[in-house]
Amino acid sequence: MSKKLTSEVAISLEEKYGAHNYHPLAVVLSKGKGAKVWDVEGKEYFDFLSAYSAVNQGHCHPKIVGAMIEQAQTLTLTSRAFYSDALGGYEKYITEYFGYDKVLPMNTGAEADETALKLCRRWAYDVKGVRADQAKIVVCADNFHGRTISIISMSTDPESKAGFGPYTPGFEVIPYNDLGALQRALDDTNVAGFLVEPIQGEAGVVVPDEGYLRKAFAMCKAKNVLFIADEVQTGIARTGKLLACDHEGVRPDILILGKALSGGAYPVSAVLADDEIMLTIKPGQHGSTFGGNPVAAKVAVAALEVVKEEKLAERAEKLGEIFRTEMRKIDSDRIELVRGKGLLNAVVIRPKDGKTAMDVCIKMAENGLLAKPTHDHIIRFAPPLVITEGQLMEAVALIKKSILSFA
Ligand code: IF1
Repeated sequence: MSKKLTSEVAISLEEKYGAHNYHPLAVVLSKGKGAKVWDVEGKEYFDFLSAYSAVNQGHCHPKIVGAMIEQAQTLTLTSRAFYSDALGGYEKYITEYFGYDKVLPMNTGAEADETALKLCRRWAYDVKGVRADQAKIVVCADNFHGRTISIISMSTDPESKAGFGPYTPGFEVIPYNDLGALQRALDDTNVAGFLVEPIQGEAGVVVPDEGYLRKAFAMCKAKNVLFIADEVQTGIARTGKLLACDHEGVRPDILILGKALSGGAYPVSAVLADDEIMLTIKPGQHGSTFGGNPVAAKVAVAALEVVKEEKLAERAEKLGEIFRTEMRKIDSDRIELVRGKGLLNAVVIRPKDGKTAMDVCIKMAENGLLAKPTHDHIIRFAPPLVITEGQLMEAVALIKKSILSFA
């Protein structure tokens, strides 16, 4: 009988046998349910990271896990060399759910972003008439769209980008939330698309000015440029609407989804667009082994049904307001500001006495709440959208206690 795994042993195994591409908080999780997770020693935590907004429906949602188990015992993978009895129904469901002609199913967010880049370039050459290999895509400083070579070629974060050159050309970086800069960039007739996060997650939950998305969309339309929304982190009800773009009535030309598209049960991502864009990619020109597999199809349908059945967007809207209000009541000069939309929020921590956001997160973990800093001074707070108001108030008390524990 192998000895019971302790946190210490689990950490040492990862240290010895795993790549060191992360520096996790010293918490070893072994169980999750709803808004809560438990470590190997049985300590209970509120999860306020939700796997970076992949677990919007709550850990191990019974409907999603049930759909996964049922399909996993029937047919897991056919590849796209053949049809399956699960994919078409999923494609119909998700395209009607979001209002697009078609979907291209992938697995991770980065793959979906890469797919969107390829669709945009192909549309540039085949529809807009940009000369071969001249298409440009405008992106924003402080973006985060994934970790592949082409995606980090768009990045302005040395942590993500440095040391991985040479980089993919064809990207133009402008400041986020700056319509003047976008207007000037759009004067280049080779520009085919504008790829943007409706709220910049990794940058620290940076919410643009009211109207930014709507005006940016209008500018793109005036210049025959595709508006491409990366809603991998902001989508699926996280910000209080089904999509963050819905707050401004913007319908992206290309919509990128991932993470909570599966409720965190399985890697599922998707790119949605209308025929003029989507059909520029012909058979055999793009794909992936697992893209659109039967388990992903069933899991995604279940995950999207849960969003509607449990009114997760409405919950996020209401509970987010309460969260920000409560956080702003905390009387501590360590809280510089609180910002966010729905249940995607961040607290900017004023460094003091050498204590940083990470020290606050370590203290919160001791007190039974998990969150992680993004950059040195910002803590993202993003619980599963199924958290109850009572649990939220309990969590606020733990956050308050942790912050006030620093004299
Ligand atoms: C890591 C960050 C968050 C994303 C947006 C695409 C992707 C992501 C808006 C790619 C992924 C994850 C990746 C994960 C940590 C996390 C993250 F800190 F990296 F930046 F959430 F902010 N578009 N974000 O947020 O999706 O390929 O990962 O499925 O790489 O450490 P993916």
